[in-house]
Amino acid sequence: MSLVGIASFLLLLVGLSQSVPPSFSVDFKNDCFRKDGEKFRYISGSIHYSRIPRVYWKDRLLKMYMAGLNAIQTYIPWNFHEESPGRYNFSGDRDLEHFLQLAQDIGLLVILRPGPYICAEWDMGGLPAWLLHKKDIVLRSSDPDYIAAVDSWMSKLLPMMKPFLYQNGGPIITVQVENEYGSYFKCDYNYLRHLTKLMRSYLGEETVLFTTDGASLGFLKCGTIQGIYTTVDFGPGSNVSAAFSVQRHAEPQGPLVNSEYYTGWLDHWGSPHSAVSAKKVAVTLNEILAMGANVNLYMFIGGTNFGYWNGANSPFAAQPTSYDYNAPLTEAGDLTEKYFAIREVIRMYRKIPEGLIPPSSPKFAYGAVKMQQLQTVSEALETISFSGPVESIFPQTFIDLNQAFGYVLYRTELPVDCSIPTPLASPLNGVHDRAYVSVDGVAAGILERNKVISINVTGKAGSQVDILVENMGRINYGRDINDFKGLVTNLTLGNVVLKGWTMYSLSIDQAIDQGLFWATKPTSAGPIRPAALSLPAFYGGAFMIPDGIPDLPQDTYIHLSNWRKGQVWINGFNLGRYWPSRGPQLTLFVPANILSTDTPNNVTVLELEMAPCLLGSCTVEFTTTPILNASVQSDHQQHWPMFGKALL
Ligand code: NDJ
Repeated sequence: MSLVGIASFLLLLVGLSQSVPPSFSVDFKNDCFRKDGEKFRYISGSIHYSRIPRVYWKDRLLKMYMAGLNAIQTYIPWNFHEESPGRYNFSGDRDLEHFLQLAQDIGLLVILRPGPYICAEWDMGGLPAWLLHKKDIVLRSSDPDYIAAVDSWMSKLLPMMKPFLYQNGGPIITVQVENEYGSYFKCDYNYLRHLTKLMRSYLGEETVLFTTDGASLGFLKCGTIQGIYTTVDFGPGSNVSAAFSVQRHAEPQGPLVNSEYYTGWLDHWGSPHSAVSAKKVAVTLNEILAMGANVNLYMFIGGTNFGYWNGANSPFAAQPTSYDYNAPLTEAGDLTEKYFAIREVIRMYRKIPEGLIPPSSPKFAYGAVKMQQLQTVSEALETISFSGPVESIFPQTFIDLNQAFGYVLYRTELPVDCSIPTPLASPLNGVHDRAYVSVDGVAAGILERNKVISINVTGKAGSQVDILVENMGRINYGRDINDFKGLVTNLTLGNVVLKGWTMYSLSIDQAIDQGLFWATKPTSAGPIRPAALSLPAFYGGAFMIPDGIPDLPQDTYIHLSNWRKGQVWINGFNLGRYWPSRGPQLTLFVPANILSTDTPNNVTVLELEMAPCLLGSCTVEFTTTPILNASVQSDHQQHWPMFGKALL
């Protein structure tokens, strides 16, 4: 037999032996999903790879698998991967393909939510801030500039995702289009149609696309689109039948799906920590599963808003660094009572994997670390303002200055003598979000979005006014997501508009990365005057972790008790924001992978208000216990309805 004959014979053999290609679909006749032709119901949990260090992905995914889940759900934050137009980052902690492969290797299917908008208590709901360079852009709409950026991003992302589709041998069984679009004011069907066409063009006609909206007809009105499977979300204590009857309004046939079953809830600085009882979560979960419905538990593990990644709600309320969410797995991946309660419910509906569950990680108390003042922000300007000063008559926003996150220093002069206290104000509430004001190097007060729009200052004509403005995280839900940050409207002194500004974009993370603070000698910390407020300043300290002790370094928590508000880095890693003076979070999770046993661990703190270095001990402490539910200090406590959503 010729070679060709042998080859075609072998191919035939292989072909016959090949099982039917993998498939995942909606079976409208039998009200279910079908996986490889078999009836299939998913029990899924949300995990956001962008909130967990890569080294811990496998541990968390394994714990989710051992809880009895057969799928996970994850968002893809666009701004996490496309830092500026056409500049992509999918490496290290952003290696999405590695995350998807891990899920598949562990035996978990994937429900993918690529947005492009994702909400998620994530900065600007995942949309990149650079979209706002077009000042009047209409986000989440058919706005041609927005669509052009979406098309470009999806042309990069979706070809990467295609091999991971279930029908191509990967774990991805369904893909969500947009996110709760029915809650957004625009109600632009052409936008949803465009996204649908775009996703179909890359992912093929057979991929199951779906939408998710709050379980009310008002949300479905603008959130659903012909040909895309409609799902709903609702939390514990809901009337499950009523919620699914809303879904049935859009999908008279097909599987019942709750795409976000809330296991806890989000927090805001200055509001009490959200908590939902394990029992309440288990009871409603049981009702959902008893109906044969598909469910995704949002969040199964929340993780952390490292760096500047937290979002905010409107009226402005920023979310904290911890995204613990009171989830079944804690921010640090620890097992909770809620984890086992959920596992016992799932056990009633599907076989739970045998074997050991990876244990909660040990935490180590590295103790107190002595800190010293390095430089004030104003002293460090040359070091941290890489792009140098920008001058203009009126203040510019972060976007004008081409800066997405962090801090900008705005400098001007008093136009007149202010021998008596004179109001320095933002009449249009344009301080976005918090401004630390000093006059001639003396702290004068704090302006805060929606809360403090005027303070009194004194000084002479020509006195230097430094205003450090902090971006506390972009609004991620509702109509105010076009969040430019900075001094977005003019400031006045008395009834005079302040003109003649010099602005410094601060590249603090890069400066710390380059060790610039440690290169310069600490300022001669002259007598720090006892005051209610001091100048924003950098503090530094270092600690060694003894080597030779088995399995060190271990996870830990940094507690900045008696510090007031700021940002903290360890070995150049931006851990996030602290605000113990407002709460409810007092400690920040420190993953072991950023610590070293070979070299000193450098701690850098930007304290914006007042360090405890005069009055108390100038230390930070590493402890074994998180504190996320401290009593809050805020006379502006907002009431956020649990699971509540407004049509904004
Ligand atoms: O899809 C949203 C999800 O990304 C739905 N949620 C979740 C809350 O954790 C999360 O943002 C809501 N967000 S309802 C809006 C909250 C308004 C207070």
